[in-house]
Amino acid sequence: MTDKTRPLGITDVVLRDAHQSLFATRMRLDDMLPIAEKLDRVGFWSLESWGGATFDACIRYLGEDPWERIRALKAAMPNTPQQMLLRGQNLLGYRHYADDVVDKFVERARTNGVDVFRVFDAMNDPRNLERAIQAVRQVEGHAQGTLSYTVSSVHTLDGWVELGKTIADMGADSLAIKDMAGLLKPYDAYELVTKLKKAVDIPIHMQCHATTGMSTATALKAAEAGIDNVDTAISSMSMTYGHSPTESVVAILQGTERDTGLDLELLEEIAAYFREVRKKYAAFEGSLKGIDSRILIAQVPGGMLTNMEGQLKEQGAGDKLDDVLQEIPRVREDLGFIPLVTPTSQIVGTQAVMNVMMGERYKSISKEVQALLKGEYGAAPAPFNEELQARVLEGGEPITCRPADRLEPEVERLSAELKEKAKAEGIRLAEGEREIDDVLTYALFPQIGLKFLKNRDNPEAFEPAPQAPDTSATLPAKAEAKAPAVQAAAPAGPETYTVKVNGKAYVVEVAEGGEIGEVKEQGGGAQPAPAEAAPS
Ligand code: PYR
Repeated sequence: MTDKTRPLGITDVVLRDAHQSLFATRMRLDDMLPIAEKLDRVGFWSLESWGGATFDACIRYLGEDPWERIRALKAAMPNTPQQMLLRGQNLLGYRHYADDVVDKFVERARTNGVDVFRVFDAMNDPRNLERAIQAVRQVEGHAQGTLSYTVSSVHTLDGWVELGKTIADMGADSLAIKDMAGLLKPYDAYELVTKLKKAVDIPIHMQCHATTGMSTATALKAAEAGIDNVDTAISSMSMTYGHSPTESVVAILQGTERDTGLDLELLEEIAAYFREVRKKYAAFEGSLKGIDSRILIAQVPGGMLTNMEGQLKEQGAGDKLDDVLQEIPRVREDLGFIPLVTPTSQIVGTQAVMNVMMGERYKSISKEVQALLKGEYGAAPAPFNEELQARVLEGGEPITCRPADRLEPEVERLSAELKEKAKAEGIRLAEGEREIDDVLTYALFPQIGLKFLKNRDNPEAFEPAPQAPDTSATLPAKAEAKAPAVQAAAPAGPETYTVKVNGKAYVVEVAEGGEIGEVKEQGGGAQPAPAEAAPS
Protein backbone atom coordinates (compact mmCIF):
# COMPACT_ATOMS: atom_id res chain seq x y z
CA MET A 1 0.00 0.00 0.00
CA THR A 2 1.38 3.40 -0.89
CA ASP A 3 0.86 6.23 1.53
CA LYS A 4 2.61 9.33 0.24
CA THR A 5 1.47 11.50 3.11
CA ARG A 6 3.30 9.82 5.98
CA PRO A 7 6.48 11.30 7.43
CA LEU A 8 9.55 9.78 5.80
CA GLY A 9 11.44 7.62 8.30
CA ILE A 10 15.17 8.14 8.68
CA THR A 11 17.84 5.62 9.59
CA ASP A 12 21.05 7.44 10.46
CA VAL A 13 24.16 5.40 9.72
CA VAL A 14 26.73 7.57 11.50
CA LEU A 15 27.72 4.84 13.95
CA ARG A 16 28.29 2.15 11.30
CA ASP A 17 28.37 2.64 7.55
CA ALA A 18 29.39 6.30 7.65
CA HIS A 19 32.71 5.69 9.36
CA GLN A 20 33.13 2.35 7.57
CA SER A 21 32.93 4.27 4.31
CA LEU A 22 34.77 7.44 5.32
CA PHE A 23 37.57 6.28 7.58
CA ALA A 24 37.99 2.53 7.34
CA THR A 25 35.64 1.60 10.22
CA ARG A 26 37.89 3.07 12.87
CA MET A 27 35.42 5.00 15.05
CA ARG A 28 35.65 3.85 18.63
CA LEU A 29 32.92 3.38 21.21
CA ASP A 30 34.52 6.13 23.31
CA ASP A 31 33.67 8.58 20.52
CA MET A 32 30.10 7.32 20.22
CA LEU A 33 28.88 7.28 23.78
CA PRO A 34 29.21 11.01 24.56
CA ILE A 35 26.66 11.82 21.83
CA ALA A 36 24.35 8.86 22.38
CA GLU A 37 21.85 10.75 24.52
CA LYS A 38 21.32 13.35 21.79
CA LEU A 39 21.13 10.74 19.05
CA ASP A 40 18.51 8.95 21.09
CA ARG A 41 16.38 12.10 21.32
CA VAL A 42 16.16 12.72 17.55
CA GLY A 43 13.42 10.23 16.74
CA PHE A 44 15.24 8.26 14.05
CA TRP A 45 13.36 5.21 12.80
CA SER A 46 16.59 3.39 13.66
CA LEU A 47 20.31 4.00 14.07
CA GLU A 48 22.65 1.71 12.21
CA SER A 49 25.30 0.99 14.79
CA TRP A 50 26.63 -2.56 14.36
CA GLY A 51 27.52 -5.16 11.79
CA GLY A 52 29.15 -4.82 8.40
CA ALA A 53 32.87 -4.45 8.96
CA THR A 54 32.61 -3.05 12.49
CA PHE A 55 32.95 -6.46 14.14
CA ASP A 56 36.12 -7.22 12.19
CA ALA A 57 37.58 -3.74 12.80
CA CYS A 58 36.85 -3.96 16.54
CA ILE A 59 38.78 -7.17 17.04
CA ARG A 60 41.47 -6.61 14.42
CA TYR A 61 42.44 -3.00 14.98
CA LEU A 62 40.72 -1.43 17.94
CA GLY A 63 40.95 -4.08 20.65
CA GLU A 64 37.29 -3.46 21.44
CA ASP A 65 34.86 -6.25 22.19
CA PRO A 66 32.11 -5.87 19.56
CA TRP A 67 29.58 -7.52 21.85
CA GLU A 68 30.37 -5.03 24.57
CA ARG A 69 29.96 -2.24 21.99
CA ILE A 70 26.41 -3.17 21.06
CA ARG A 71 25.43 -3.66 24.71
CA ALA A 72 26.77 -0.22 25.57
CA LEU A 73 25.06 1.45 22.60
CA LYS A 74 21.74 -0.20 23.36
CA ALA A 75 21.94 0.85 27.00
CA ALA A 76 22.83 4.42 26.03
CA MET A 77 20.01 4.73 23.46
CA PRO A 78 17.01 2.90 24.89
CA ASN A 79 14.48 4.79 22.76
CA THR A 80 15.96 4.15 19.33
CA PRO A 81 15.99 0.78 17.56
CA GLN A 82 19.57 -0.34 16.98
CA GLN A 83 20.16 -1.68 13.49
CA MET A 84 22.86 -3.96 12.13
CA LEU A 85 23.99 -5.03 8.66
CA LEU A 86 24.22 -8.80 8.34
CA ARG A 87 25.81 -10.47 5.30
CA GLY A 88 23.22 -13.26 5.14
CA GLN A 89 24.80 -16.69 5.49
CA ASN A 90 28.23 -14.98 5.63
CA LEU A 91 27.16 -13.23 8.87
CA LEU A 92 29.94 -10.70 9.46
CA GLY A 93 32.66 -12.74 7.81
CA TYR A 94 33.63 -13.71 4.30
CA ARG A 95 32.49 -17.33 3.95
CA HIS A 96 29.26 -19.21 4.48
CA TYR A 97 28.66 -20.48 8.01
CA ALA A 98 26.54 -23.44 9.01
CA ASP A 99 22.92 -22.78 9.96
CA ASP A 100 23.52 -23.38 13.67
CA VAL A 101 26.13 -20.57 13.67
CA VAL A 102 23.65 -18.27 11.90
CA ASP A 103 20.93 -19.07 14.45
CA LYS A 104 23.20 -18.58 17.44
CA PHE A 105 24.77 -15.42 16.09
CA VAL A 106 21.41 -13.79 15.42
CA GLU A 107 20.08 -14.86 18.81
CA ARG A 108 23.08 -13.39 20.62
CA ALA A 109 23.05 -10.20 18.56
CA ARG A 110 19.40 -9.76 19.52
CA THR A 111 20.07 -10.49 23.20
CA ASN A 112 22.96 -8.05 23.26
CA GLY A 113 20.93 -5.23 21.75
CA VAL A 114 20.21 -5.44 18.01
CA ASP A 115 16.59 -4.68 17.08
CA VAL A 116 16.67 -4.41 13.29
CA PHE A 117 18.65 -6.82 11.11
CA ARG A 118 19.27 -5.73 7.52
CA VAL A 119 20.13 -8.98 5.80
CA PHE A 120 21.76 -9.01 2.36
CA ASP A 121 23.49 -11.50 0.12
CA ALA A 122 26.30 -10.50 -2.20
CA MET A 123 24.99 -12.84 -4.92
CA ASN A 124 21.35 -11.79 -4.46
CA ASP A 125 20.61 -15.50 -4.06
CA PRO A 126 17.49 -15.54 -1.86
CA ARG A 127 18.41 -18.98 -0.50
CA ASN A 128 21.33 -17.30 1.28
CA LEU A 129 18.96 -14.90 3.07
CA GLU A 130 16.38 -17.39 4.19
CA ARG A 131 17.97 -18.83 7.31
CA ALA A 132 19.05 -15.47 8.72
CA ILE A 133 15.60 -13.98 8.13
CA GLN A 134 13.98 -16.96 9.89
CA ALA A 135 16.47 -16.69 12.75
CA VAL A 136 15.64 -12.99 13.24
CA ARG A 137 11.93 -13.74 13.30
CA GLN A 138 12.53 -16.52 15.79
CA VAL A 139 13.97 -14.03 18.28
CA GLU A 140 11.37 -11.37 17.48
CA GLY A 141 13.71 -8.95 15.82
CA HIS A 142 12.83 -6.88 12.75
CA ALA A 143 13.98 -8.85 9.71
CA GLN A 144 14.76 -6.59 6.77
CA GLY A 145 15.52 -8.42 3.52
CA THR A 146 17.64 -6.67 0.94
CA LEU A 147 17.99 -6.17 -2.80
CA SER A 148 21.69 -5.54 -3.45
CA TYR A 149 21.16 -3.09 -6.31
CA THR A 150 23.38 -3.27 -9.33
CA VAL A 151 23.22 -2.49 -13.01
CA SER A 152 23.86 -4.88 -15.91
CA SER A 153 22.30 -6.22 -19.09
CA VAL A 154 20.53 -8.96 -17.11
CA HIS A 155 19.10 -6.72 -14.38
CA THR A 156 15.62 -5.42 -15.12
CA LEU A 157 12.97 -3.57 -13.17
CA ASP A 158 10.73 -6.63 -13.29
CA GLY A 159 13.57 -8.80 -12.03
CA TRP A 160 14.03 -6.55 -8.98
CA VAL A 161 10.31 -6.64 -8.27
CA GLU A 162 10.29 -10.45 -8.49
CA LEU A 163 13.22 -10.66 -6.06
CA GLY A 164 11.41 -8.23 -3.75
CA LYS A 165 8.34 -10.47 -3.79
CA THR A 166 10.42 -13.56 -3.05
CA ILE A 167 11.97 -11.82 -0.05
CA ALA A 168 8.60 -10.60 1.21
CA ASP A 169 7.23 -14.15 0.87
CA MET A 170 10.05 -15.36 3.11
CA GLY A 171 8.47 -13.41 5.92
CA ALA A 172 10.69 -10.32 5.92
CA ASP A 173 9.26 -7.42 7.92
CA SER A 174 10.57 -4.85 5.45
CA LEU A 175 12.58 -4.67 2.26
CA ALA A 176 15.70 -2.58 1.68
CA ILE A 177 17.14 -1.39 -1.61
CA LYS A 178 20.87 -1.32 -0.99
CA ASP A 179 22.72 0.81 -3.51
CA MET A 180 26.31 0.39 -2.41
CA ALA A 181 27.91 2.03 -5.45
CA GLY A 182 25.44 4.91 -5.77
CA LEU A 183 24.16 3.71 -9.15
CA LEU A 184 20.44 4.05 -8.56
CA LYS A 185 19.29 7.01 -10.63
CA PRO A 186 16.51 9.20 -9.25
CA TYR A 187 13.93 8.40 -11.93
CA ASP A 188 14.76 4.70 -11.85
CA ALA A 189 14.28 4.79 -8.08
CA TYR A 190 10.88 6.40 -8.58
CA GLU A 191 9.82 3.57 -10.89
CA LEU A 192 11.36 0.84 -8.74
CA VAL A 193 9.75 2.07 -5.53
CA THR A 194 6.39 2.60 -7.24
CA LYS A 195 6.41 -0.97 -8.56
CA LEU A 196 7.67 -2.48 -5.32
CA LYS A 197 5.02 -0.66 -3.30
CA LYS A 198 2.37 -2.24 -5.55
CA ALA A 199 3.94 -5.69 -5.43
CA VAL A 200 4.64 -6.14 -1.72
CA ASP A 201 2.84 -5.01 1.39
CA ILE A 202 5.86 -4.54 3.65
CA PRO A 203 7.64 -1.17 4.13
CA ILE A 204 10.42 -0.26 1.69
CA HIS A 205 13.71 1.22 2.87
CA MET A 206 16.65 2.45 0.84
CA GLN A 207 20.33 3.15 1.27
CA CYS A 208 22.25 4.95 -1.47
CA HIS A 209 25.92 5.84 -1.32
CA ALA A 210 26.75 9.39 -2.31
CA THR A 211 29.87 8.64 -4.35
CA THR A 212 28.31 9.44 -7.72
CA GLY A 213 26.49 12.53 -6.46
CA MET A 214 22.99 11.20 -7.11
CA SER A 215 21.95 9.95 -3.67
CA THR A 216 19.99 12.96 -2.40
CA ALA A 217 18.05 13.32 -5.63
CA THR A 218 17.38 9.59 -5.53
CA ALA A 219 16.11 9.83 -1.95
CA LEU A 220 13.79 12.65 -2.96
CA LYS A 221 12.31 10.78 -5.93
CA ALA A 222 11.94 7.66 -3.78
CA ALA A 223 10.11 9.77 -1.18
CA GLU A 224 7.81 11.06 -3.92
CA ALA A 225 7.12 7.45 -4.92
CA GLY A 226 6.10 6.66 -1.36
CA ILE A 227 9.19 4.95 0.08
CA ASP A 228 8.85 4.45 3.84
CA ASN A 229 12.37 5.09 5.00
CA VAL A 230 15.80 6.17 3.76
CA ASP A 231 19.29 5.98 5.22
CA THR A 232 21.27 9.16 5.69
CA ALA A 233 24.29 10.21 7.74
CA ILE A 234 24.64 13.27 9.93
CA SER A 235 26.12 15.99 7.70
CA SER A 236 29.62 16.14 9.16
CA MET A 237 29.92 12.42 8.46
CA SER A 238 28.31 12.37 5.03
CA MET A 239 29.01 12.42 1.26
CA THR A 240 32.05 11.24 -0.76
CA TYR A 241 32.21 7.49 -0.09
CA GLY A 242 29.35 7.80 2.42
CA HIS A 243 25.73 8.86 2.26
CA SER A 244 23.45 11.87 1.84
CA PRO A 245 23.40 14.29 4.78
CA THR A 246 20.55 13.78 7.21
CA GLU A 247 19.95 17.50 7.66
CA SER A 248 19.70 18.12 3.91
CA VAL A 249 17.04 15.45 3.46
CA VAL A 250 15.20 16.73 6.53
CA ALA A 251 15.34 20.33 5.24
CA ILE A 252 14.29 19.41 1.69
CA LEU A 253 11.15 17.72 2.98
CA GLN A 254 10.19 20.29 5.60
CA GLY A 255 6.68 21.58 5.05
CA THR A 256 5.84 18.79 2.57
CA GLU A 257 3.68 15.73 3.06
CA ARG A 258 6.80 13.66 3.69
CA ASP A 259 8.20 16.04 6.36
CA THR A 260 10.36 13.88 8.64
CA GLY A 261 9.52 16.03 11.68
CA LEU A 262 13.14 15.81 12.87
CA ASP A 263 14.62 18.80 14.69
CA LEU A 264 17.30 20.48 12.60
CA GLU A 265 18.81 22.28 15.58
CA LEU A 266 19.31 19.07 17.50
CA LEU A 267 20.78 17.50 14.39
CA GLU A 268 23.19 20.41 14.08
CA GLU A 269 24.40 19.86 17.64
CA ILE A 270 25.13 16.25 16.70
CA ALA A 271 26.85 17.33 13.49
CA ALA A 272 29.04 19.74 15.48
CA TYR A 273 30.12 16.91 17.76
CA PHE A 274 31.12 14.62 14.88
CA ARG A 275 32.85 17.48 13.07
CA GLU A 276 35.41 17.45 15.88
CA VAL A 277 35.54 13.68 16.34
CA ARG A 278 36.22 13.14 12.64
CA LYS A 279 39.45 15.15 12.83
CA LYS A 280 41.02 12.46 14.98
CA TYR A 281 40.59 9.89 12.25
CA ALA A 282 42.06 11.96 9.43
CA ALA A 283 44.83 9.43 8.84
CA PHE A 284 42.26 6.86 7.74
CA GLU A 285 40.31 9.05 5.32
CA GLY A 286 40.28 8.29 1.60
CA SER A 287 41.42 10.91 -0.89
CA LEU A 288 38.08 11.68 -2.54
CA LYS A 289 36.96 15.28 -2.03
CA GLY A 290 33.70 15.49 -3.95
CA ILE A 291 32.16 13.12 -6.44
CA ASP A 292 33.82 10.27 -8.29
CA SER A 293 32.24 10.19 -11.74
CA ARG A 294 34.40 7.21 -12.72
CA ILE A 295 31.98 5.08 -10.70
CA LEU A 296 29.16 5.95 -13.09
CA ILE A 297 31.17 4.17 -15.77
CA ALA A 298 33.01 1.48 -13.81
CA GLN A 299 29.98 0.72 -11.59
CA VAL A 300 32.07 -0.32 -8.62
CA PRO A 301 31.51 0.75 -5.02
CA GLY A 302 33.66 3.74 -4.09
CA GLY A 303 35.42 1.89 -1.28
CA MET A 304 36.49 -0.80 -3.69
CA LEU A 305 38.07 1.81 -5.93
CA THR A 306 40.11 3.32 -3.12
CA ASN A 307 41.26 -0.08 -1.92
CA MET A 308 42.35 -0.96 -5.38
CA GLU A 309 44.15 2.32 -5.91
CA GLY A 310 46.04 1.65 -2.67
CA GLN A 311 46.82 -1.96 -3.63
CA LEU A 312 48.14 -0.98 -7.05
CA LYS A 313 50.26 1.85 -5.69
CA GLU A 314 51.79 -0.45 -3.10
CA GLN A 315 52.85 -2.73 -5.93
CA GLY A 316 54.27 0.22 -7.87
CA ALA A 317 51.49 -0.15 -10.46
CA GLY A 318 49.44 2.98 -9.81
CA ASP A 319 49.36 3.60 -13.57
CA LYS A 320 47.38 0.37 -14.10
CA LEU A 321 44.19 1.65 -12.47
CA ASP A 322 42.44 2.41 -15.75
CA ASP A 323 43.22 -1.08 -17.07
CA VAL A 324 41.83 -2.60 -13.88
CA LEU A 325 38.70 -0.47 -14.12
CA GLN A 326 38.14 -1.85 -17.61
CA GLU A 327 38.82 -5.39 -16.45
CA ILE A 328 36.36 -5.39 -13.53
CA PRO A 329 33.19 -5.40 -15.68
CA ARG A 330 34.65 -8.23 -17.79
CA VAL A 331 35.39 -10.37 -14.72
CA ARG A 332 31.96 -9.54 -13.35
CA GLU A 333 30.34 -10.68 -16.60
CA ASP A 334 32.34 -13.94 -16.47
CA LEU A 335 30.98 -14.46 -12.97
CA GLY A 336 27.34 -14.00 -13.95
CA PHE A 337 26.95 -10.24 -13.36
CA ILE A 338 27.07 -10.57 -9.57
CA PRO A 339 26.57 -7.43 -7.51
CA LEU A 340 29.76 -5.93 -6.13
CA VAL A 341 29.52 -5.83 -2.36
CA THR A 342 31.35 -7.64 0.46
CA PRO A 343 32.71 -10.22 -0.27
CA THR A 344 32.13 -10.27 -4.06
CA SER A 345 33.66 -6.80 -4.52
CA GLN A 346 36.93 -8.07 -3.07
CA ILE A 347 36.76 -11.30 -5.08
CA VAL A 348 36.12 -9.57 -8.42
CA GLY A 349 38.55 -6.73 -7.67
CA THR A 350 41.41 -9.03 -6.77
CA GLN A 351 40.91 -11.21 -9.86
CA ALA A 352 40.79 -8.10 -12.07
CA VAL A 353 44.07 -6.88 -10.56
CA MET A 354 45.63 -10.33 -11.11
CA ASN A 355 44.47 -10.42 -14.73
CA VAL A 356 46.02 -7.02 -15.43
CA MET A 357 49.22 -7.49 -13.48
CA MET A 358 49.94 -10.90 -15.05
CA GLY A 359 49.33 -9.53 -18.52
CA GLU A 360 47.02 -12.45 -19.31
CA ARG A 361 43.42 -13.05 -18.27
CA TYR A 362 42.96 -15.91 -15.77
CA LYS A 363 46.58 -17.05 -16.00
CA SER A 364 45.95 -17.72 -12.35
CA ILE A 365 42.46 -18.00 -10.84
CA SER A 366 42.08 -17.00 -7.21
CA LYS A 367 40.78 -19.54 -4.71
CA GLU A 368 37.68 -17.43 -4.16
CA VAL A 369 36.85 -17.13 -7.87
CA GLN A 370 37.25 -20.91 -8.15
CA ALA A 371 34.85 -21.39 -5.25
CA LEU A 372 32.39 -18.97 -6.80
CA LEU A 373 32.51 -20.80 -10.15
CA LYS A 374 31.92 -24.09 -8.34
CA GLY A 375 28.73 -22.65 -6.89
CA GLU A 376 30.01 -22.40 -3.33
CA TYR A 377 28.57 -18.89 -2.88
CA GLY A 378 25.22 -19.68 -4.49
CA ALA A 379 23.59 -18.85 -7.80
CA ALA A 380 24.51 -15.75 -9.80
CA PRO A 381 22.00 -13.56 -11.66
CA ALA A 382 23.28 -14.95 -15.01
CA PRO A 383 25.21 -18.08 -16.09
CA PHE A 384 28.96 -18.16 -15.44
CA ASN A 385 31.44 -18.11 -18.32
CA GLU A 386 31.18 -21.77 -19.39
CA GLU A 387 34.79 -22.21 -20.40
CA LEU A 388 36.11 -20.74 -17.18
CA GLN A 389 33.73 -22.81 -15.09
CA ALA A 390 34.69 -26.01 -16.93
CA ARG A 391 38.35 -25.24 -16.30
CA VAL A 392 37.72 -24.91 -12.57
CA LEU A 393 35.39 -27.91 -12.28
CA GLU A 394 37.89 -30.24 -14.01
CA GLY A 395 35.09 -32.61 -15.01
CA GLY A 396 33.26 -32.33 -11.66
CA GLU A 397 29.72 -31.08 -11.08
CA PRO A 398 28.88 -27.59 -9.82
CA ILE A 399 26.99 -27.13 -6.58
CA THR A 400 23.39 -26.26 -7.28
CA CYS A 401 21.85 -26.59 -3.81
CA ARG A 402 21.83 -23.86 -1.18
CA PRO A 403 25.54 -23.78 -0.25
CA ALA A 404 24.92 -23.98 3.50
CA ASP A 405 23.04 -27.27 3.04
CA ARG A 406 26.44 -28.84 2.61
CA LEU A 407 27.77 -27.57 5.93
CA GLU A 408 27.70 -29.65 9.09
CA PRO A 409 26.68 -27.93 12.33
CA GLU A 410 29.69 -26.06 13.70
CA VAL A 411 28.85 -24.47 17.04
CA GLU A 412 29.60 -27.42 19.32
CA ARG A 413 32.84 -28.26 17.59
CA LEU A 414 34.04 -24.66 17.61
CA SER A 415 33.05 -24.24 21.22
CA ALA A 416 35.12 -27.28 22.26
CA GLU A 417 38.00 -26.17 20.07
CA LEU A 418 38.06 -22.68 21.59
CA LYS A 419 37.90 -24.01 25.16
CA GLU A 420 40.82 -26.28 24.47
CA LYS A 421 42.86 -23.46 22.97
CA ALA A 422 41.91 -21.11 25.78
CA LYS A 423 43.11 -23.64 28.33
CA ALA A 424 46.35 -24.28 26.49
CA GLU A 425 47.11 -20.59 25.98
CA GLY A 426 45.78 -19.23 29.27
CA ILE A 427 43.00 -17.18 27.63
CA ARG A 428 40.22 -16.06 29.94
CA LEU A 429 36.87 -16.48 28.20
CA ALA A 430 33.70 -14.60 29.10
CA GLU A 431 31.66 -16.33 31.74
CA GLY A 432 28.07 -17.51 31.93
CA GLU A 433 25.76 -16.92 29.01
CA ARG A 434 28.32 -14.61 27.40
CA GLU A 435 30.83 -17.38 26.84
CA ILE A 436 29.02 -18.17 23.59
CA ASP A 437 29.77 -14.63 22.37
CA ASP A 438 33.48 -15.44 22.53
CA VAL A 439 32.81 -18.69 20.66
CA LEU A 440 31.03 -16.72 17.93
CA THR A 441 33.90 -14.25 17.70
CA TYR A 442 36.20 -17.22 17.22
CA ALA A 443 33.80 -18.93 14.79
CA LEU A 444 33.70 -15.90 12.51
CA PHE A 445 37.39 -15.01 12.73
CA PRO A 446 39.41 -18.01 13.92
CA GLN A 447 42.79 -16.31 13.79
CA ILE A 448 42.21 -12.69 14.60
CA GLY A 449 39.35 -13.66 16.91
CA LEU A 450 41.67 -15.82 18.97
CA LYS A 451 44.34 -13.13 18.95
CA PHE A 452 41.75 -10.63 20.15
CA LEU A 453 40.54 -12.89 22.97
CA LYS A 454 44.12 -13.41 24.06
CA ASN A 455 44.84 -9.67 24.14
CA ARG A 456 41.46 -8.35 25.22
CA ASP A 457 42.99 -6.61 28.22
CA ASN A 458 46.14 -5.50 26.45
CA PRO A 459 45.60 -2.31 24.44
CA GLU A 460 49.24 -2.40 23.34
CA ALA A 461 48.38 -5.27 21.00
CA PHE A 462 46.13 -3.00 18.92
CA GLU A 463 46.23 0.33 17.13
CA PRO A 464 46.73 3.24 19.50
CA ALA A 465 43.63 5.34 20.10
CA PRO A 466 43.71 8.35 17.75
CA GLN A 467 44.34 11.71 19.31
CA ALA A 468 42.71 15.02 18.53
CA PRO A 469 45.07 16.96 16.25
CA ASP A 470 47.38 19.25 18.15
CA THR A 471 46.58 22.54 16.49
CA SER A 472 49.29 24.32 18.47
CA ALA A 473 51.87 22.38 16.42
CA THR A 474 50.91 24.30 13.30
CA LEU A 475 51.07 27.72 14.94
CA PRO A 476 54.03 29.88 13.98
CA ALA A 477 56.59 30.65 16.68
CA LYS A 478 55.03 34.06 17.38
CA ALA A 479 51.67 32.49 18.21
CA GLU A 480 53.30 29.80 20.36
CA ALA A 481 54.84 32.53 22.45
CA LYS A 482 51.34 33.81 23.13
CA ALA A 483 50.22 30.46 24.53
CA PRO A 484 52.50 29.70 27.44
CA ALA A 485 49.82 27.83 29.35
CA VAL A 486 49.49 25.28 26.56
CA GLN A 487 53.25 24.96 26.30
CA ALA A 488 53.68 24.50 29.99
CA ALA A 489 51.04 21.80 30.02
CA ALA A 490 52.57 19.92 27.09
CA PRO A 491 54.23 16.66 28.06
CA ALA A 492 58.01 16.61 27.94
CA GLY A 493 59.72 14.42 25.35
CA PRO A 494 59.01 13.92 21.67
CA GLU A 495 55.72 14.97 20.06
CA THR A 496 54.07 12.58 17.64
CA TYR A 497 52.26 13.55 14.45
CA THR A 498 50.39 11.50 11.90
CA VAL A 499 51.42 12.25 8.36
CA LYS A 500 49.72 10.76 5.33
CA VAL A 501 51.75 9.84 2.26
CA ASN A 502 50.18 8.03 -0.71
CA GLY A 503 47.20 6.97 1.37
CA LYS A 504 49.37 5.50 4.14
CA ALA A 505 49.53 6.96 7.60
CA TYR A 506 52.89 7.38 9.29
CA VAL A 507 53.44 8.27 12.89
CA VAL A 508 56.39 10.66 13.05
CA GLU A 509 58.18 11.51 16.26
CA VAL A 510 59.52 15.04 16.46
CA ALA A 511 61.96 15.56 19.28
CA GLU A 512 62.24 18.83 21.17
CA GLY A 513 64.06 21.27 18.93
CA GLY A 514 62.26 19.95 15.85
CA GLU A 515 64.48 17.00 15.05
CA ILE A 516 62.62 14.25 13.17
CA GLY A 517 62.89 10.99 15.07
CA GLU A 518 61.34 7.60 14.44
CA VAL A 519 58.87 7.18 11.57
CA LYS A 520 56.43 4.25 11.88
CA GLU A 521 53.68 3.14 9.57
CA GLN A 522 50.41 3.44 11.44
CA GLY A 523 48.12 0.44 11.63
CA GLY A 524 49.54 -1.11 8.48
CA GLY A 525 48.15 1.63 6.23
CA ALA A 526 45.17 3.90 5.97
CA GLN A 527 43.03 1.67 3.79
CA PRO A 528 41.77 -1.71 4.88
CA ALA A 529 43.20 -4.77 3.19
CA PRO A 530 40.79 -6.05 0.55
CA ALA A 531 39.81 -9.15 2.48
CA GLU A 532 39.09 -7.10 5.55
CA ALA A 533 37.06 -4.05 6.24
CA ALA A 534 36.21 -2.73 2.80
CA PRO A 535 33.59 -0.02 2.79
CA SER A 536 30.37 -1.24 1.31
C1 PYR B 1 29.51 -4.67 4.49
O1 PYR B 1 29.20 -5.82 4.22
O2 PYR B 1 30.34 -4.40 5.37
C2 PYR B 1 28.88 -3.58 3.80
O3 PYR B 1 28.93 -2.45 4.23
C3 PYR B 1 28.16 -3.88 2.58
